[in-house]
Amino acid sequence: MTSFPKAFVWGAATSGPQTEGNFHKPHQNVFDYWFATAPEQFDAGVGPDLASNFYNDYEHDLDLMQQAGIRGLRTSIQWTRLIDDFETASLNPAGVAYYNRVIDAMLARGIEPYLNLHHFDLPVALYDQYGGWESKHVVDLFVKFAEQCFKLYGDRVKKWFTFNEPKVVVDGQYLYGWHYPQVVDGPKAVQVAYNLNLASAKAVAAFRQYCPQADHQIGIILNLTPAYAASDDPADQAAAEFAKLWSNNLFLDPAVLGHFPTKLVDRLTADGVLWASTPAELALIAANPVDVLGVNYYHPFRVQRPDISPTSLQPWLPDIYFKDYAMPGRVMNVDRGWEIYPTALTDIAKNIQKNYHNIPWFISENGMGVAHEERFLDHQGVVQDDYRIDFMRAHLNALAAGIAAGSNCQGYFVWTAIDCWSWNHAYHNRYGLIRDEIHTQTKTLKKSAAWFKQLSDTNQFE
Ligand code: BGP
Repeated sequence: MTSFPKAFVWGAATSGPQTEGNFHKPHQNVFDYWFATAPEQFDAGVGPDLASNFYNDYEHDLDLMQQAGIRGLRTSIQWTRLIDDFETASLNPAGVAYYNRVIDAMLARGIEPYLNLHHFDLPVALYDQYGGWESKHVVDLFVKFAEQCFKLYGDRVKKWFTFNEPKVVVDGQYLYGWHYPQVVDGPKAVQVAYNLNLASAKAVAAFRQYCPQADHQIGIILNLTPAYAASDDPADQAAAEFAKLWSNNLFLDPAVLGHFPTKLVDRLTADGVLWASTPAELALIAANPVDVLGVNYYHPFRVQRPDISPTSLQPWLPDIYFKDYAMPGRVMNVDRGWEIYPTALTDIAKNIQKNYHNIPWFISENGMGVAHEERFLDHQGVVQDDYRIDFMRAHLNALAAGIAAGSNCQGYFVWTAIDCWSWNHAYHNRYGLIRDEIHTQTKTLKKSAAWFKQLSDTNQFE
């Protein structure tokens, strides 16, 4: 039997762009634009224009979530829906009313809203005009948007988050070209990483002003990926050390400790690619740490020494310091191509406890994406997703070990409640506790939903 603390929150995570559909939305974000101009980039079928139709179906969707035992829902407010004019942050009344309705509908069902302000969804106009996150002007426009959110909904919403996985914005949009605008530029990506940290700290500062209530909290959501070295060889160990600094500490340290990791700053300085900062900005980051940390975890990094010598790669890319290691024998989720390694959650818990003053945190995403789940439908039309239950069980056991050792983990939010649209693969991999037949938009509870409900009701599982 594995048990969790009394006040532990059982929730689900999703995002506005992946669920709402673009009904009555005045602007396009970078993914809307990309899908509209290059639909062949995605698994064929439904795009972000329909997604899972949450805009129209939210009452029913929230009913189903309630039936699955979901007590907290992490989703996001879309900048491109709430705001009419980005420069002044004037409001789009239909967007304001929509988020009011959704928040009320969550609260009416005993589902606590955890609202995030940015889930990869930069307005495309701000990329076209300013280069997006390369620009500190965009940082200030984001803060104006954040202020509007706090003013509009801060009375009823107590849990706020500045960014989801800012490291994925750096990697996907500015470094490796997985996501539109597909910029591939190391030094620009370094500046983007800094600007995202600055935007988060400035939004935290605004939150302190608009939401001073003692029971209100603001955090950031980071994809923490422990980097395990391929061997004890010093070259592999050094590769893992850099991967850790670049992938985790780059956002974790400023958000929780208020400063950038010295070793990383020294490295980037020596390479001549350090970001442009001012003493006033660094002081603002130091003065505005988060209250709570959301951790998204899917897979670890296995890392080895790079093949290329650090001096040979111009222009600069972080790949001069480490390379992925395809460890023989690792357990894979073959559909998504990610290693399954639950023990990393115990390591994450210990790291936060030891090095980040045991800050309150929760799992803000963890889940298993599987293709062609119609294979597992029984004659009642229920997906028999025992693999998803096994995945959650293994990860929760690893998490419980961290909690037993004193880690301050306060909740587990599964990715995701209802099958949703995804950035590169559309509807190919399904993560939901609830199935979405996308062409009829019929939604049905999977076997894992009943398991989750039981867990949420009892705080324990066999
Ligand atoms: C995280 C994102 C989510 C979600 C999830 C699953 O990185 O925050 O938005 O998409 O990964 O990944 P994917 O959809 O790529 O399979």
